[in-house]
Amino acid sequence: MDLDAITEYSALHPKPSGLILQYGTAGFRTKAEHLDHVMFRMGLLAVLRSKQTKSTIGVMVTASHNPEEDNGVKLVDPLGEMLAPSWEEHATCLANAEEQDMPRVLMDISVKAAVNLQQDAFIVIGRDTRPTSEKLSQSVIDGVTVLEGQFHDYGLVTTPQLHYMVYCRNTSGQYGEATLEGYYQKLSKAFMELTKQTLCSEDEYRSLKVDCANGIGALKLKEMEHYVSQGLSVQLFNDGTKGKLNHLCGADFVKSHQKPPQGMEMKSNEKCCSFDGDADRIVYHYLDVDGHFHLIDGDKIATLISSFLKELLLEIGESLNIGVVQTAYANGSSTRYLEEVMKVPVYCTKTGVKHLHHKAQEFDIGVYFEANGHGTVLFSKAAETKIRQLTKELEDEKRKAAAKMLENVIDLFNQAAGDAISDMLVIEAILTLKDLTIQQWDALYMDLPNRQLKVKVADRQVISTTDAERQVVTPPGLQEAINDLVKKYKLSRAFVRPSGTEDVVRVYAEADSQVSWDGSIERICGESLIPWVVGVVVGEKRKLFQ
Ligand code: NG1
Ligand code: ZN
Repeated sequence: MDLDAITEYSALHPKPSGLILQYGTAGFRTKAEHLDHVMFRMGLLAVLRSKQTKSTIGVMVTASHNPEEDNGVKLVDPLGEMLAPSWEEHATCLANAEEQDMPRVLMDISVKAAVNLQQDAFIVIGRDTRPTSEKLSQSVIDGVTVLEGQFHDYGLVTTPQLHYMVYCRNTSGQYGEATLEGYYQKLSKAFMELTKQTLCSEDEYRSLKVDCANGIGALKLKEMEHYVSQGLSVQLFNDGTKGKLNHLCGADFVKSHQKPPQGMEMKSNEKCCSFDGDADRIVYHYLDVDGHFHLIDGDKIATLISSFLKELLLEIGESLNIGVVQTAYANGSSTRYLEEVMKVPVYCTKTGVKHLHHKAQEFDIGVYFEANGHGTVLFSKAAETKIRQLTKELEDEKRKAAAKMLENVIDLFNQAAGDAISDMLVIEAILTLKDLTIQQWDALYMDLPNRQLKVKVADRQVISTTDAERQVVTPPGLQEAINDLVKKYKLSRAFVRPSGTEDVVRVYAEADSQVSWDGSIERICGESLIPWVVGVVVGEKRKLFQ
């Protein structure tokens, strides 16, 4: 390691003194102007991680659904997963080291993690469409180069596309070809195979309006459109030619405000969906004939997908196990429907896809979705091999056709990460195959009315939680207060947790619609919990529960 060169180059990417950042749920995220040194250092760290794992590592420059002025960076591990937790700590130490200490911290990490510095390193880099992303990704490249890592810059790609590239490169092309063309070919082939025998060809089923959040999803969908145009006709809105990234549009806006995106013409009963800024989340929505807005979030997506998969397994006659993984934000109705009607086991993990992904790996088929629309389906190696074998061995035509369908579903999902484009194609294929309208899908169950609010506090870490974030541990008394409050309302549930990506505390509540729900939710969130949280954190310990 040439420490002099590192010191010299690092001076070109100086750390603002006193700035402390943490590698959170989705890497580092903050105002773009504070991130240059972080990018350079993540280039360095990616090289160490690549040497240690003897694999290609990914670096994605994006702040997903955050405002355009923000930016962020995350590292992608060898099989397309999120960075291992011990390396998140290394990332935090390296990013926060003062200028003069940085080379020593880098050395310490390589000793602690037993990195063989003689090993070659290869890094792939991607970025979203933010105005600051190009320059910041150049800083990543500077870091990679000074440690003599090799790299390939994919330029503008969606986050899941970069995860896909990493996965392909580390499985010698078995997962697919590590190019955009390879990605489009793989997905479109599976989609066209799946939908080719569908009976219905009416436009209502085949057309979809997509709100691209003025982000990278628009560019990539435009590139992909012609590969699938025979099976699906997409109309793009918020494609970045006018509006601002994630501003009043996109999956996060639609989900958290429970409103249609601006910049999209929606006629009643038209099937619409929204991507987030880096196209790893998707939610569906429509306006009914009375002009009421209906949101179909990640929970309903998971329900549609798992019921389809369960039917296919029944048809094939194989007893592979399916598990659905959610977080505390999953609507209570979805959990009840999955467990009681569909009879599939449901598990709850902490927020953040790495937790869901990890849990989903325990099943033959693990379906995981966050309510915000981030998710995918994982097939164990054994399940995948079995299904591919059945497509060849089965003689019964119906069973064989179902196995082939499942094989195409495997290929259509991006198993490295939640992917708006891939999920959209899976959903469209299922709706067409099942001859379902968006209204019929929506009617599977009724969401419990819910609210999610953010509270700005001095130190969000004052709140700690347990039981997959459903129970507060500190400050003392808060959980008891929540318990007292929710027992007043039917089917109600509320929890409070510090965000892993923003400097806020999130408050969530849901309750049955029978008891003047609007009032009750507002009472839980607005009048009671939020003042409590704020009160505790500013040290007033005001209790507003009577
Ligand atoms: P935080 O800020 O920790 O709540 C948010 C989302 C997560 C996940 C991450 C990463 C909610 C409530 N939280 O995390 O689900 O997607 O961002 O992007 O939607
Ligand atoms: Zn995202």
